[in-house]
Amino acid sequence: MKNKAPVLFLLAIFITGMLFGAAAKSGEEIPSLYQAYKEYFPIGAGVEYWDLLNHREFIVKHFNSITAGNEMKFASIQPGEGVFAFFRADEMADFARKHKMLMRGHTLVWHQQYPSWLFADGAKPASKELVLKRLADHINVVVPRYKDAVYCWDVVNEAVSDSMSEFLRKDSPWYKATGEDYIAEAFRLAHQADPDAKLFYNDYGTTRADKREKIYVLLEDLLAAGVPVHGVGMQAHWDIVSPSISQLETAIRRYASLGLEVQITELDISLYSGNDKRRFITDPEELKERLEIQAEQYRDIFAVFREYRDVITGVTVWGLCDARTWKDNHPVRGRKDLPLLFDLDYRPKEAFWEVVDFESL
Ligand code: HAH
Repeated sequence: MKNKAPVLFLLAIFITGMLFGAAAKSGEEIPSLYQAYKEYFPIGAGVEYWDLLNHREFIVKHFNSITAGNEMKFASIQPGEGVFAFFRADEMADFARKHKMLMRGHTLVWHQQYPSWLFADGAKPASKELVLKRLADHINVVVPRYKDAVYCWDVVNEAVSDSMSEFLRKDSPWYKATGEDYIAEAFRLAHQADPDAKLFYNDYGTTRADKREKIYVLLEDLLAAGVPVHGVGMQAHWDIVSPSISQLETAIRRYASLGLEVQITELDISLYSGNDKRRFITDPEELKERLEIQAEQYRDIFAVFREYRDVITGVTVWGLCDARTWKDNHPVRGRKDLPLLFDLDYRPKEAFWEVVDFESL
């Protein structure tokens, strides 16, 4: 069968253009997203190198924080042992410095996008000592390099398992090599490398009761052991039906009860609920309805973020606009999603207006 993805993509552009073209406003009439939130918390975006080459002005207008979408991950930065490829990450950090934006570092330890040499010792798996030595070498090079640009790091990403019968992900190469020790070690090393950096544990599924409690226990144990952890990153890859407002509030309160900061680190709201594996919706009525529900969901969750401004120290959306988003390939490969605040042409969606129109303090 022929691949229909390009046709569906064009149809998506056409339909959303029809729906929102009429509401388009000129540049000056569009408020800056981050300025609308200046009394609350910084507003960030997950940015790709490509975005930086092509959409600098848009980024500067709407965001006062950035996170590198991929460019600071282990495989990007240290593709070969002792071989560092800094240029993309360096340009991003320079951009943040130049425009006096905050920058979040993402991410030092993750079970994906790592280089294959990291866990190998010739033909054998690398020993625990060797893996922890390589972790130390990596952190001691990367963290000091971006010390004056990056104010907080996602030190460990997604260590907790999704399975009800497992605590930490045992199939992670980090776990296989070191057991659970890599987590505390990474935080200690990052703290030594930059004592001023705020150090975060970052994960998805943070509002789901079972995973929330595991993350809580992990953080409680780390804090009890004196490990320098300062915050929880709630990735917030959500959708138009979940989480509920009460699940969201419960999670924020639960993490805050440990005395930790909370940041929303990778926000997007899919048009599809987690188990909806259909192709792109082509019925204009249905699409319109879903975009309306999405706008309401954005409105309601930002109202919660504002309410918890004492605890929430940053909100980052995972991408600039619907033209390019990781959700186009996740969880359904090639299915166009429209999960962000700006449309395919970088124009505000209804969701954007719901987020910026509120009674301020
Ligand atoms: C996030 N994982 C990662 O933190 C980020 O680095 C990446 O660019 C995109 C999403 C979310 C995730 C996943 O990778 C696999 C399954 C569920 C969620």
